[in-house]
Amino acid sequence: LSSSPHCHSSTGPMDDINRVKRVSIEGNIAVGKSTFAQLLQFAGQDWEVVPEPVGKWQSIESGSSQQKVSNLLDMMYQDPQRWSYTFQTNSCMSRMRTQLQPPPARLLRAEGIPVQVFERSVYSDRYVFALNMFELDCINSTEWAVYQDWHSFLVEQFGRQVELEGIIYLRAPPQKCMERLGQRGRVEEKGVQLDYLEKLHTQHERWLIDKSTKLHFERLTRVPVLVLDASVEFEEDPKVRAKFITQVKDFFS
Ligand code: DGT
Repeated sequence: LSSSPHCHSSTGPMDDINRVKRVSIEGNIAVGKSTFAQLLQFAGQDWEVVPEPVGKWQSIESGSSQQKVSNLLDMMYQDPQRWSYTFQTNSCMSRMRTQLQPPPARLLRAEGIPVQVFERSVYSDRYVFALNMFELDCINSTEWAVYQDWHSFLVEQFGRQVELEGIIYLRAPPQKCMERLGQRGRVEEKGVQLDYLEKLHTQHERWLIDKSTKLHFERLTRVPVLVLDASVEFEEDPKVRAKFITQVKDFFS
């Protein structure tokens, strides 16, 4: 029977793709998601890290000539009431594209458990940032209704393709993130206040720890969350790095 040409192989292309686990790294601004993602990338050949497309938001290109039109990240920080909704349409579209990227062939050939790791997701776009901007009155109730409508529609249409099998929450006190934000000195962020980081921290906590955020997607309420203490300086400390890797490996297996 197994040699029958009509027989479906148990390792066809869809089986291979479905074997890949999709996980997002969540956490406050400057908590160290990119550093952590690089750590993962070097730690396991079966892992692929897809970075947050922040460069694209800093350099919006004209649809026809592909020349730089503006820096939307800067515009959002300069005038959040005017630009937050536009920012969320752009950030969510780019996150959607990222999450829809098929895993590379290397990952499909992996012997262990292949994992695609995203920096943030279409879910933090909505339940951390857009929600926060709405609560701060930077997104008005009409914009919020419109955002939620297209967000739900797209996520439901793409279905399994944008679902996550796990979330890694890098958790640190907002004060710690503020220090790291100051150290990296990204120009657009120079006006960011501790108060804003505290609000974003609260949104992460409500969503991932207290589970009190009202989620539209039932499936999302069941996604396992690994909480890592990112207040420690994991970049410099090999012991902490090794412990993180072990925790992540256990989480994936
Ligand atoms: P990391 O590696 O943890 O230091 O984080 P980064 O620098 O890779 O990324 P992060 O979290 O600082 O985000 C880049 C910038 O974009 C930062 O100023 C926060 C902002 N940002 C990211 N996503 C959103 C969003 O959905 N809405 C708004 N309003 N801002 C966002």
